[in-house]
Amino acid sequence: MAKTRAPISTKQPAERVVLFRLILPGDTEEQVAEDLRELALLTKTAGGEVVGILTQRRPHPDPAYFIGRGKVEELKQLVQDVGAHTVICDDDLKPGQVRNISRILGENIKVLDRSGLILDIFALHARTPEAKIQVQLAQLQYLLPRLAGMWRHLERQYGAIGVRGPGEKQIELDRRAIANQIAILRRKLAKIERERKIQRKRRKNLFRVALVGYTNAGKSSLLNRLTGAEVYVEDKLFATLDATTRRLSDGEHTILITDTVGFIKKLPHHLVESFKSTLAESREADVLLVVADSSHPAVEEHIQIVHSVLDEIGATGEKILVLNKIDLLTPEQLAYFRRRYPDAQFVSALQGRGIEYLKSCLIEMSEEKKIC
Ligand SMILES: Nc1nc2c(ncn2[C@@H]2O[C@H](COP(=O)(O)OP(=O)(O)OP(=O)(O)O)[C@@H](O)[C@H]2O)c(=O)[nH]1
Ligand SMILES: [Mg+2]
Repeated sequence: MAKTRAPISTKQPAERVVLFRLILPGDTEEQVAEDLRELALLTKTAGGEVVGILTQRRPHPDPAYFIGRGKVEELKQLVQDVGAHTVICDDDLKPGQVRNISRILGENIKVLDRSGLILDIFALHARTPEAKIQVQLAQLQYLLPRLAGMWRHLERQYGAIGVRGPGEKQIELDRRAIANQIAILRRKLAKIERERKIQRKRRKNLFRVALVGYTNAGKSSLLNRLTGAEVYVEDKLFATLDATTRRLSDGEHTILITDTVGFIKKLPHHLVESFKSTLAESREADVLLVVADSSHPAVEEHIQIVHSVLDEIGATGEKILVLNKIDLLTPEQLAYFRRRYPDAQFVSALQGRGIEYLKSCLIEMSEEKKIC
């Protein structure tokens, strides 16, 4: 009888991930649940599947292991029970903590933190040369203090999360080589930044609006609605990494609207740094449309986070809150938001509700500023 060969699957099964988080004094139950839900969504975006979650109440993080030493043993047991390849901490881990946890979990288990995961998603979604350079720079800066002993066992670990981008290529590079690489990327970025500056100068006399907001709020959808652009829209985190600028014109006035990278809770500091040239569009805008997903249970926290990142990057333009996705609200919820945010604009980028009014407000503002 002829032997039949088993079909070879080319698709690697999802990387199995266990999430862990500390519950510190002051953390509310909803906050913990929301943070873990968001971390699970980030994990899914990076190609992982969450197969377990572990939390621990503590007055403060353990300096050596972040969670308690005994809890790491519990984590090890859970990882074995559910057959996980990777653990991801909801907070940032110090390089020493990663090493200590790794020592207990064993070499085959990858230990990541929230920043490492976000960087990985950025690496996965970067398309243009500029975005790629920015992400590589942020990744190398993140890796540098974590190098010691890191690469030795990487090849024995499963899956791609957290080791894409420079991790793959530069596995053998030593610290100095990475530092050199960082310098090269910085020079490349400086060159791009000079070109961008010239571009922005040319647009100086036009009224400029930037769409900013939490990731997945609907910024790209709104740009498409306002200007008829066809920017990539997806129900995933960090679909957009590049700044796209389109014109909105009523024949008499011209307004430039820029869509850009979204923000998130605990956005890695290195990313904010290296995305400076992309974020410059927001810094120099006359008006910032702070887009928020009104149907999201954590919308108020999202709005606060966006404002704090805007402060961090020095974006001082006039801010208008745009509550999007109102098609998903009940009439009662909508009424609540209208009372809570009387100066906001209420829109549905999906259905086109509120868009004409928003456009007319922008045109009026451009007229007042007399730079249209
Ligand atoms: N129901 C509803 N869904 C919307 C609305 N606007 C956008 N969406 C959906 O929300 C998801 C995210 O939309 P995007 O426009 O990609 O969001 P973004 O803010 O650009 O996201 P990033 O680029 O990932 O930061 C997509 O699935 C959209 O179809 C809306 O008004 N109503
Ligand atoms: Mg987008």
